[in-house]
Amino acid sequence: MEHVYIAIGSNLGKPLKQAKNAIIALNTIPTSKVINVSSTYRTKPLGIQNQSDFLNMVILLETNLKPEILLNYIQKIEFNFGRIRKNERWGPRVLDIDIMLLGNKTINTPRLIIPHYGLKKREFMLYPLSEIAPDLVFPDGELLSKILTNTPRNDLRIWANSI
Ligand code: PH2
Ligand code: MG
Ligand code: MG
Repeated sequence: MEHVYIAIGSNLGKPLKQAKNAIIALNTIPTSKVINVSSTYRTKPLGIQNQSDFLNMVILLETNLKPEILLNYIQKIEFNFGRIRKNERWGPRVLDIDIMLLGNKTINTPRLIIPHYGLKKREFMLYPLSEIAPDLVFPDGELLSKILTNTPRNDLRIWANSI
Protein backbone atom coordinates (compact mmCIF):
# COMPACT_ATOMS: atom_id res chain seq x y z
CA MET A 1 0.00 0.00 0.00
CA GLU A 2 1.23 3.42 -0.95
CA HIS A 3 -0.08 6.75 0.33
CA VAL A 4 -0.78 9.14 -2.52
CA TYR A 5 -1.56 12.82 -2.02
CA ILE A 6 -3.66 14.11 -4.89
CA ALA A 7 -4.52 17.73 -5.74
CA ILE A 8 -7.90 18.60 -7.23
CA GLY A 9 -8.41 21.86 -9.13
CA SER A 10 -11.46 23.24 -10.92
CA ASN A 11 -12.67 26.63 -12.14
CA LEU A 12 -15.23 25.77 -14.82
CA GLY A 13 -18.75 24.34 -14.58
CA LYS A 14 -19.77 23.58 -10.99
CA PRO A 15 -16.47 23.14 -9.12
CA LEU A 16 -17.97 21.85 -5.85
CA LYS A 17 -20.08 19.28 -7.65
CA GLN A 18 -17.11 18.16 -9.72
CA ALA A 19 -14.95 17.90 -6.61
CA LYS A 20 -17.54 15.67 -4.91
CA ASN A 21 -17.80 13.49 -7.98
CA ALA A 22 -14.00 13.30 -8.26
CA ILE A 23 -13.86 11.71 -4.80
CA ILE A 24 -16.45 9.14 -5.85
CA ALA A 25 -14.56 8.45 -9.09
CA LEU A 26 -11.19 8.08 -7.33
CA ASN A 27 -12.80 5.52 -5.01
CA THR A 28 -13.65 3.36 -8.05
CA ILE A 29 -9.98 2.91 -9.02
CA PRO A 30 -9.04 -0.75 -8.47
CA THR A 31 -7.19 -1.62 -5.24
CA SER A 32 -7.45 2.02 -4.16
CA LYS A 33 -9.37 3.87 -1.48
CA VAL A 34 -9.86 7.51 -0.51
CA ILE A 35 -8.88 7.73 3.15
CA ASN A 36 -8.82 11.47 3.80
CA VAL A 37 -10.13 14.66 2.18
CA SER A 38 -9.29 18.29 2.96
CA SER A 39 -11.74 21.18 3.00
CA THR A 40 -12.31 22.89 -0.32
CA TYR A 41 -10.54 26.23 -0.85
CA ARG A 42 -11.15 29.22 -3.07
CA THR A 43 -7.82 30.28 -4.57
CA LYS A 44 -6.49 32.93 -6.93
CA PRO A 45 -5.54 31.64 -10.38
CA LEU A 46 -1.87 31.02 -10.97
CA GLY A 47 -0.89 31.80 -14.56
CA ILE A 48 -3.55 33.37 -16.74
CA GLN A 49 -5.20 36.06 -14.57
CA ASN A 50 -8.51 36.76 -16.31
CA GLN A 51 -10.08 33.44 -15.35
CA SER A 52 -12.31 32.49 -12.40
CA ASP A 53 -10.95 31.64 -8.96
CA PHE A 54 -10.18 27.95 -8.51
CA LEU A 55 -11.60 25.41 -6.14
CA ASN A 56 -8.68 23.41 -4.77
CA MET A 57 -8.59 20.49 -2.39
CA VAL A 58 -6.31 17.60 -1.46
CA ILE A 59 -7.20 13.93 -1.22
CA LEU A 60 -5.25 11.11 0.39
CA LEU A 61 -5.59 7.88 -1.56
CA GLU A 62 -4.27 4.48 -0.59
CA THR A 63 -3.33 2.30 -3.55
CA ASN A 64 -1.61 -0.89 -4.61
CA LEU A 65 -1.18 0.30 -8.20
CA LYS A 66 2.08 1.17 -9.88
CA PRO A 67 2.45 4.94 -10.45
CA GLU A 68 1.97 4.81 -14.24
CA ILE A 69 -1.15 2.64 -13.90
CA LEU A 70 -2.61 5.00 -11.30
CA LEU A 71 -1.89 7.89 -13.68
CA ASN A 72 -3.77 6.07 -16.47
CA TYR A 73 -6.86 5.78 -14.26
CA ILE A 74 -6.60 9.41 -13.16
CA GLN A 75 -6.33 10.67 -16.74
CA LYS A 76 -9.34 8.54 -17.68
CA ILE A 77 -11.34 10.24 -14.90
CA GLU A 78 -10.26 13.71 -16.10
CA PHE A 79 -11.31 12.75 -19.60
CA ASN A 80 -14.71 11.47 -18.39
CA PHE A 81 -15.32 14.82 -16.72
CA GLY A 82 -14.98 16.48 -20.10
CA ARG A 83 -11.44 17.66 -19.66
CA ILE A 84 -9.96 18.49 -23.02
CA ARG A 85 -6.18 18.53 -23.07
CA LYS A 86 -5.09 21.77 -24.67
CA ASN A 87 -1.63 23.10 -25.16
CA GLU A 88 -2.66 26.12 -23.15
CA ARG A 89 -0.84 25.31 -19.95
CA TRP A 90 -2.37 27.38 -17.18
CA GLY A 91 -5.88 27.99 -18.49
CA PRO A 92 -9.29 27.20 -16.98
CA ARG A 93 -10.31 23.57 -16.43
CA VAL A 94 -13.35 21.49 -15.45
CA LEU A 95 -11.27 19.08 -13.39
CA ASP A 96 -7.54 18.78 -12.89
CA ILE A 97 -6.24 15.83 -10.87
CA ASP A 98 -2.53 15.97 -10.08
CA ILE A 99 -0.49 13.44 -8.17
CA MET A 100 1.58 15.52 -5.74
CA LEU A 101 3.28 12.86 -3.63
CA LEU A 102 3.55 9.09 -3.81
CA GLY A 103 4.81 7.70 -0.53
CA ASN A 104 8.41 8.72 -0.25
CA LYS A 105 9.12 8.15 -3.95
CA THR A 106 10.89 10.45 -6.37
CA ILE A 107 9.94 9.85 -10.00
CA ASN A 108 11.25 11.60 -13.10
CA THR A 109 9.84 10.22 -16.35
CA PRO A 110 8.33 12.03 -19.35
CA ARG A 111 4.81 11.32 -18.01
CA LEU A 112 5.30 11.72 -14.30
CA ILE A 113 7.28 14.05 -12.09
CA ILE A 114 6.89 13.25 -8.37
CA PRO A 115 6.86 15.28 -6.15
CA HIS A 116 4.74 17.56 -8.37
CA TYR A 117 7.09 20.17 -9.84
CA GLY A 118 5.09 23.13 -8.50
CA LEU A 119 4.10 21.76 -5.10
CA LYS A 120 6.55 23.68 -2.91
CA LYS A 121 5.65 26.99 -4.54
CA ARG A 122 1.85 26.68 -4.65
CA GLU A 123 -0.18 27.87 -1.69
CA PHE A 124 -3.27 26.17 -3.18
CA MET A 125 -1.54 22.78 -2.85
CA LEU A 126 0.42 23.35 0.39
CA TYR A 127 -2.35 24.68 2.66
CA PRO A 128 -4.96 21.99 1.88
CA LEU A 129 -2.18 19.40 2.20
CA SER A 130 -1.21 20.71 5.63
CA GLU A 131 -4.83 20.44 6.76
CA ILE A 132 -4.76 16.65 6.41
CA ALA A 133 -0.99 16.05 6.82
CA PRO A 134 0.42 18.74 9.13
CA ASP A 135 3.53 16.69 9.97
CA LEU A 136 4.39 15.75 6.41
CA VAL A 137 8.03 15.45 5.40
CA PHE A 138 8.98 15.64 1.71
CA PRO A 139 11.16 12.92 0.14
CA ASP A 140 14.12 15.33 0.33
CA GLY A 141 13.66 15.69 4.10
CA GLU A 142 12.13 19.16 4.04
CA LEU A 143 9.22 19.79 6.43
CA LEU A 144 5.89 20.96 5.04
CA SER A 145 5.43 23.13 8.14
CA LYS A 146 8.70 24.93 7.39
CA ILE A 147 7.79 25.64 3.76
CA LEU A 148 4.44 27.02 4.89
CA THR A 149 6.10 29.67 7.03
CA ASN A 150 7.50 31.14 3.79
CA THR A 151 4.28 30.74 1.77
CA PRO A 152 1.84 33.65 1.61
CA ARG A 153 -1.81 32.57 1.53
CA ASN A 154 -2.47 34.79 -1.51
CA ASP A 155 -6.10 35.32 -0.51
CA LEU A 156 -6.74 31.58 -0.17
CA ARG A 157 -9.90 30.93 1.87
CA ILE A 158 -12.35 28.16 2.65
CA TRP A 159 -14.87 27.33 -0.09
CA ALA A 160 -16.74 24.75 1.98
CA ASN A 161 -15.71 23.07 5.23
CA SER A 162 -16.48 19.51 4.31
CA ILE A 163 -18.05 17.80 1.37
N1 PH2 B 1 -3.93 24.94 -11.69
C1 PH2 B 1 -3.24 25.29 -12.75
C2 PH2 B 1 -2.96 26.68 -13.07
N2 PH2 B 1 -3.38 27.61 -12.10
N3 PH2 B 1 -4.40 28.17 -10.08
C3 PH2 B 1 -5.04 27.78 -8.97
N4 PH2 B 1 -5.39 28.70 -8.07
N5 PH2 B 1 -5.33 26.47 -8.71
C4 PH2 B 1 -5.00 25.49 -9.60
O1 PH2 B 1 -5.27 24.29 -9.34
C5 PH2 B 1 -4.31 25.87 -10.79
C6 PH2 B 1 -4.02 27.23 -10.99
C7 PH2 B 1 -2.73 24.29 -13.67
O2 PH2 B 1 -3.07 23.03 -13.35
MG1 MG C 1 -2.39 21.15 -12.31
MG1 MG D 1 -2.82 18.27 -14.29
